[in-house]
Amino acid sequence: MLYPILNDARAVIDLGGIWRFRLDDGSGVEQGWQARRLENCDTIAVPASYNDQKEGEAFRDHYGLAFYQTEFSVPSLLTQERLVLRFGAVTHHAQVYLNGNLMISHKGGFLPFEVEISGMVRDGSNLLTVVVDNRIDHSTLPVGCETPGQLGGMIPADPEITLKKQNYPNFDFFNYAGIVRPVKLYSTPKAFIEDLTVVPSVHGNDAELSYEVRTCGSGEVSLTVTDEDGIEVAQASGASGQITIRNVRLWQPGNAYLYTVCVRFGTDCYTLPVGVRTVELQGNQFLINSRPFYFKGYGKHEDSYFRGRGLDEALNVKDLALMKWQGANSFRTSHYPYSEEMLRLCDREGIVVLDEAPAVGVNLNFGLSNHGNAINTYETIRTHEHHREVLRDLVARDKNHACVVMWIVANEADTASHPDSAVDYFQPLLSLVRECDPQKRPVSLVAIQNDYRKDKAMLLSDVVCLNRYYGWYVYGGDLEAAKQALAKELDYWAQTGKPVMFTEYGADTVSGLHLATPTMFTEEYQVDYYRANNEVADRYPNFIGEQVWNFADFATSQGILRVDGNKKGLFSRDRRPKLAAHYFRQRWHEIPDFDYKH
Ligand code: BDP
Repeated sequence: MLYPILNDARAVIDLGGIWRFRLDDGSGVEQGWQARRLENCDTIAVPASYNDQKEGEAFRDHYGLAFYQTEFSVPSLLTQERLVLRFGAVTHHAQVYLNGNLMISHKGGFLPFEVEISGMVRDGSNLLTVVVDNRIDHSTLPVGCETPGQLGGMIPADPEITLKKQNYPNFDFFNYAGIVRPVKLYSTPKAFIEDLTVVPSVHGNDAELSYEVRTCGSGEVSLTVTDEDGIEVAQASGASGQITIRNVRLWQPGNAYLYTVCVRFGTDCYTLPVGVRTVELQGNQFLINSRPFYFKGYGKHEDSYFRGRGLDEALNVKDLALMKWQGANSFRTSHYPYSEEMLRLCDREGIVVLDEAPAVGVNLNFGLSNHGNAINTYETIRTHEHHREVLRDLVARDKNHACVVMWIVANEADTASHPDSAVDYFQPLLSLVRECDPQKRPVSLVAIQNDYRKDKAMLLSDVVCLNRYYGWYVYGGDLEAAKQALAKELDYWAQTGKPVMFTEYGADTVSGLHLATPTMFTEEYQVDYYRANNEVADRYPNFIGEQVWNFADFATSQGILRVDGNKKGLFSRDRRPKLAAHYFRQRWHEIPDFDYKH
């Protein structure tokens, strides 16, 4: 799905700002709130999660529907155009009403959707209502628990006690909800460019771009490619074909270079920034532009004060600046697809991205010790079809991004308790991504700390992506034991011949808590923890990267394991560096992006 842009053929109008808002009273839809001006309503900012914008548990812990509403008029110069209403993301389920008519329903909170509204808009004011549902369960991604009372490590509830209605996330981040990314009204000519796919390859000094343009209506397709100075370097005509760029400048991690592909079709026009780079696996190495790449970076969250998971472009710019300050080169979009704005920024800044589906919590044994009597997640969960849907949509949205070098199908799924069921569930999903991705990038699962010898599903992954907490959840406070256990595990993975990396490792750390003889939660312990793990991982030539958990502290549900959220950040939630941030700053500036272990 193309990102909406403004040019001589297309207009984009941002509908963000202050909207009317009302939490459902249980019968809002029956009462027809979606079809008339909301009464007794609040103000709310769009885009942003609603939870932290007002005070009170009703807002923060709301369970169910919320109504968003605004009004807009279409400039008369656009009324002859094709008009599309587009949502960057609405978490987790949206029903969009225009003047009381249901235009589209969309399930899944982290990917865009759009609906054509030409012919449906009135002269003058149009009433736009979005009914948002934040409920999560065994059919949604991310997954919610269906048994109440299991929140954050607390003792299960007495069934005779009445509990408040709330979500029970089967994952470790706050279940922020709302219209979290931009809402845009855009126009195209009636005959328009629907999609564009570009696949780069490199041959000596030159690059070849295979392209395919999907159009609607009749007309001729032509393309030009310009470099960063605006000089045309290649051109072509026809809806698909190859273009050669002579003496190509590659998109490199930390040193991005973006060409602009401009497609014309009739009176329509679309421009796409394209980085030319290659990605492939060779033996146990991950090659970018034919050289062994070493991932230095983080798992992140889209998370900030007040906005929750709402798009914040200043914060995105700041985060990438902090990454460069630290000498990092990459991050994973844990645990859901991030905004298109962030991926465009990473293309621009040369930050490498592991692009993850919103599949977290596909593990109904989360927190149990899997000693044979665990339930079979895959017989109970109802995510099978939706998981296919989100993977298809994710690849369709992000296929052209140079920054994206690998797809992550799920985080910490239940892969060891019923290994064959896990393979049956995941094999088709990994194949689907491999099939859908025109650039054929590697595809992986992210493994939970488990009995790895039983984990057959991880062998389906192109890269063994490990979330490991040796020295925290396992052998916490005993870093010598942690080192032994990590080495034992890395020996196991080494004989599979696959590349291996950390997609998570970390220790909760309270900013400002110091001890000369470190214990868990102190800033010194976090540094010692990382030193111990890095010392072991550095010995393995097939160990191709370290992504810490987490870039910054972030909000979670309340629970006995979390004090004001998850504190595993190298930075606090307001982006102040902990001691470990300085440790990694030194380490990562010494580790090259390429050929680290060669
Ligand atoms: C892993 C999860 C991540 C958690 C982290 C932790 O992938 O979402 O936040 O561990 O416990 O289980 O801090």
